[in-house]
Amino acid sequence: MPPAKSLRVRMAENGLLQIMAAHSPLSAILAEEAGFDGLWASGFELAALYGLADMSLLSMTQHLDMLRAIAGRTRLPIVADIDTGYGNAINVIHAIGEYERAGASAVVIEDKTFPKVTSLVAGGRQELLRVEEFQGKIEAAIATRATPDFLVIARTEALIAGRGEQEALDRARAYVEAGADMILVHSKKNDPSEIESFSRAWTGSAPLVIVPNAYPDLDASRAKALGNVRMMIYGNCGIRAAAIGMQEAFRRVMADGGAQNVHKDILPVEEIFRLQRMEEIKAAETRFLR
Ligand code: SPV
Ligand code: MG
Repeated sequence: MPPAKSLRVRMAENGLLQIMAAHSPLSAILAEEAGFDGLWASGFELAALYGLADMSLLSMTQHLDMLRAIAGRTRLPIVADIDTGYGNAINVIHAIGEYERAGASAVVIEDKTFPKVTSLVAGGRQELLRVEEFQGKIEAAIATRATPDFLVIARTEALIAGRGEQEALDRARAYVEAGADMILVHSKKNDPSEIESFSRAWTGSAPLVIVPNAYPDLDASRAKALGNVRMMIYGNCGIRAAAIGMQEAFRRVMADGGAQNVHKDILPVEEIFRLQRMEEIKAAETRFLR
């Protein structure tokens, strides 16, 4: 089944999709083994992987290269975080073709101006696009996609920008009018109140996507109870988990003057071999190397 179709089928079957952030093929493989329904090709995680802020500094080519590498090593559908769409509606037309061909099943486009400022940073400058201009970008994405299974998800940053619930609802409605399949609503409050209130007030036809990074108390059962949330994205979990693992191990190696202690607490190299599918390579060697 094509990946975009499989994302729609999974959503119909499971009700609420659990999507884990991936910043590399290895993190994608680990998410697949853990049982997630799909992957989030996160802009934040890839920027952090490069040691950069999530401020439109990476190119579309860099993001696409990683997405292709991820798509090559897992069967999970990929939801691509394309930030503001790399420019105006014309840039969006180009991006949709590229992301669809690269193997994405869905894109999320956010209603901020380019270059964007990362959403969760305290005191971040958050500028929103005019509603009509963002509608044009959504319409361009819908008109461009090669298959109607490819999801176009409109993300409103109205709550992030401090514009309040009414503006978030108005924008979400306008984006559905423009053809968006789903609405992602984000918040940087450290409790789920804004998102739960938005969800209760939302009467639009499109289901909601949430990214409970700042408000992890909004877990899957609580999200399901809201009734209109169909996708949960764990947006920065992968890079934070990886970074703490390395941070602790590296500090211990320096403190201990060697890896003699840390060695037993990090993944055995045999487990890395398994993730690299060394068995398949050995079998191919036996079969083909003469
Ligand atoms: C990302 O993971 O890139 C996101 C989520 O867009 S957040 O960083 O919380 O804005
Ligand atoms: Mg992002």
